[in-house]
Amino acid sequence: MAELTPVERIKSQSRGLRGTIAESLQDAHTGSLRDDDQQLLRLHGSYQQDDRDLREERRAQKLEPLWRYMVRVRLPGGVATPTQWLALDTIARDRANGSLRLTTRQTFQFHGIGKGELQPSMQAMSDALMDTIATCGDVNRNVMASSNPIESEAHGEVATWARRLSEHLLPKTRAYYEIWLNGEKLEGTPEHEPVYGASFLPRKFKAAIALPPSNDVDIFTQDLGFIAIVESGRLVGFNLTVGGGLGTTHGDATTHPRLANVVGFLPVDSLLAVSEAVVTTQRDYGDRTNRKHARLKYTIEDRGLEWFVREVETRSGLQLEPARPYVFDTHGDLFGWRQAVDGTWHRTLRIPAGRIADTEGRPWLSGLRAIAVVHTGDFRCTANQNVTVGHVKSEDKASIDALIRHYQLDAAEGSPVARDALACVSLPTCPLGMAEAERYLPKLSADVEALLAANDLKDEPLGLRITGCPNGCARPYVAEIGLVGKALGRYNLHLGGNGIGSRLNVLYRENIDEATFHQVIGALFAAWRQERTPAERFGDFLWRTKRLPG
Ligand code: SRM
Ligand code: SF4
Repeated sequence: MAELTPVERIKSQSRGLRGTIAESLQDAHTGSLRDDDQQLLRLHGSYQQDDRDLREERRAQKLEPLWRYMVRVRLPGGVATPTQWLALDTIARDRANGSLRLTTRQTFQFHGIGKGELQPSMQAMSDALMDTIATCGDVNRNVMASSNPIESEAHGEVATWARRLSEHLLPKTRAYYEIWLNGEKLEGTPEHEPVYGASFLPRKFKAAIALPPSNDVDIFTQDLGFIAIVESGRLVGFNLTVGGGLGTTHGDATTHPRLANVVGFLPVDSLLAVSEAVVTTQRDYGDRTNRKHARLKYTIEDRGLEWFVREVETRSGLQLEPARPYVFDTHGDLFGWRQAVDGTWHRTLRIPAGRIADTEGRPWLSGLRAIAVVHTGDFRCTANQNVTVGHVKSEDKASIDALIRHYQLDAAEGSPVARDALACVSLPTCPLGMAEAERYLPKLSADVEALLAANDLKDEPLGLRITGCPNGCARPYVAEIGLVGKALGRYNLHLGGNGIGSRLNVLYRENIDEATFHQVIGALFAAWRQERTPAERFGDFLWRTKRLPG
């Protein structure tokens, strides 16, 4: 029998994720944690990293790498109160690198937190009723939900279900409270984990709820998904989706992105039981011997979708009904002021690559802080790395609008391509980045904008996403144009996603540089302009005119 991966031993021997993190934190000789504790730290919502821009300099000076920590907040459905925003803003300025980073899973990350600042940061979050539990590691991650509450009252319900699902799938260990919040130390055996067991899941696990017509959460890329079905204005249940996932490894043909299958319909109050059945099936059958083959998508492919659905039905005691009709019309965000059914207003702000900082001409961290001071509604992080100032009363709209303009928070709402583009973090903090992503996004989207303009296509919607490696953190494999980092300045070019996130793109050119990218895309845009049918999107055009392999 194949051996379990080393991470399995670390988890199962960790005494409920405690390991020796508390001791590691006390070691003043290094900014690092012990190796095993670095793995466990992930399940507490943090990764040990170093600033890759400084690596060579530190090595030359014979210093250890500048160890710093990325910390990820748990924020089901992406909703934060103004008080929570202010707490996060303070941590960003006092304990991290002066920025807040909105992620593609509707939450916040801090970068650049020193080891000694970890506990105070967690405590400050706790004071504002937030935590970072299970936002990383082999557990269910931050649960996403469609963010813009305009279409129907079901939005509120969907957000509530995201919170309930997140709570239901939280580990039961009190380790987080002990280590970070000075909770009482456990004596004896660790807490029982009814859903996860002592070894937790074989791999990360992601869940989301989509509310048609918006597929902003990219439901087909999630391990577990629920498509809300609203009939006569009422949320009646969900279509269940299983087995999405995007991570791949360059040159390893056994890894591939996969879209989730829609497998049936369930009534609203079965959501938790069905979720638990999906999670425990993956817990028991996921591959614990090879982390590259451990995601739910491979469990389903190895054992068959029918087997998987039967197992979930048996475990949940529920017979799924046939899936109900639904229609998606976008996987992007809705910008501009929008009025919700309850009469309140919502304004989504475009934040390229989700980075909120004070920079030349864009004092956005200060601007959002100023809004948080007076705002009585909420903030909603979107799955597209933007933020919505939500539930603004009609009488407050003008003053919020004035702050948006004063702090130039509307400065990035340019052409559709620039507005919708996504980029993962990559360099300098991500240890896995092979090429630039976030830092290259401004130039990349300006270049693509120029190529579109040269072909009279500048106002056309076009999904552009870039990542620094094939792990797919900005979901590039469902973009019309996806760039996936191979080496500095080199990317694989994937083409052919659609505007609603329901089609994988395909590899079109490998390992190309910027000049080749411009040449290839410029020629395809020229053909698109000449040969397109009315309003035909780029990805659809490429498939119809058989320009893509496969
Ligand atoms: Fe991711 C690993 C950043 C969403 C697939 N991801 C990482 C790490 C933690 C690198 C590491 O393992 O050391 C990155 C930290 C970079 C940094 O410095 O902050 C990282 N992932 C991100 C974020 C911040 C990207 C962003 O620009 O917003 C997103 C945080 C989401 C959150 O709030 O939880 C992020 N990652 C995603 C997504 C998109 C999604 O979940 O909707 C994916 C593709 C979907 C999927 O999981 O299949 C994704 N990240 C990965 C993978 C590949 C997993 C796989 O199955 O192979 C890795 C590497 C791994 O797990 O081994 C990874
Ligand atoms: Fe890092 Fe790769 Fe994810 Fe980008 S896609 S954040 S480079 S792991």
